[in-house]
Amino acid sequence: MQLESSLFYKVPSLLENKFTLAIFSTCFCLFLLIFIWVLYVKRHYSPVRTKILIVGRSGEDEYPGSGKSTLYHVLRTGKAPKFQSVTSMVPNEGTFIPRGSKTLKESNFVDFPGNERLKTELEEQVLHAKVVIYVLDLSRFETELRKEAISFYNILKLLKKRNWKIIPVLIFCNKVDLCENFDRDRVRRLLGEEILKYQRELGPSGGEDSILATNIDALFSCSQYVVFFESGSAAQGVIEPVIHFLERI
Ligand SMILES: Nc1nc2c(ncn2[C@@H]2O[C@H](COP(=O)(O)OP(=O)(O)O)[C@@H](O)[C@H]2O)c(=O)[nH]1
Ligand SMILES: [Mg+2]
Repeated sequence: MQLESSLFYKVPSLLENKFTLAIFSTCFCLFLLIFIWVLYVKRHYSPVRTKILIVGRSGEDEYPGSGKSTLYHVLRTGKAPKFQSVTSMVPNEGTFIPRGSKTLKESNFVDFPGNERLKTELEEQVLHAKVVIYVLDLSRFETELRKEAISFYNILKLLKKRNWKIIPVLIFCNKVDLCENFDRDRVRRLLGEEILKYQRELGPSGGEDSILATNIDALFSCSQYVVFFESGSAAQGVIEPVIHFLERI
């Protein structure tokens, strides 16, 4: 008790000494820097990345969404939803073993709405995802090519910020039942070319990191991510390519 009170009285006199004050402030700054560094490392390099993130464009006006919630529902229950899902502003999240897989373990799935207003939350989700599944509406792919390119470009830009393990990204070309045929190379080429065109148009105004790559191969595969293409129909329960993709990685 006596020791404590004597120390307490000594502090102001110690602080009067310029030398001790300098040591105190250096220690304080050092502590603050270490604290900020720990927070930064935790956010960007945390190994706790277990989420399987489902993203893509949402519905606009009379057009429906690409099928994210339908895919989530089929993965969870094995069946397409009977009800018409509504475009939501809240992520749909659940931990389960995807139906139709014998080898996959329980994983945390997030069906993330494609709304622009959720940009900050999307960045957080992308930084902490283990896998990204981008649902693309194949039936409106060519008419909405520019919008699709911008949407996927924004996801790739977020993925470029990651410095941890390389992340697998699946572009799930959905609604194949509405299309005559699916040509993987054509979808890859058209989407790739449009993204390259878009980033060139952004030019210097898009910021110094707006150029992701100069050719399609480098755009879809780099040290932060690698992009795969598969097709199916969530509404018809045809999602085996997604299951096989998850089993392979
Ligand atoms: N024809 C067809 N329609 C689909 C398919 N997948 C989803 N849809 C429909 O697309 C609409 C939007 O689906 P939803 O899952 O809500 O899209 P989200 O906004 O991306 O979550 C719904 O009417 C679905 O029934 C598909 O594979 N084929
Ligand atoms: Mg939805």
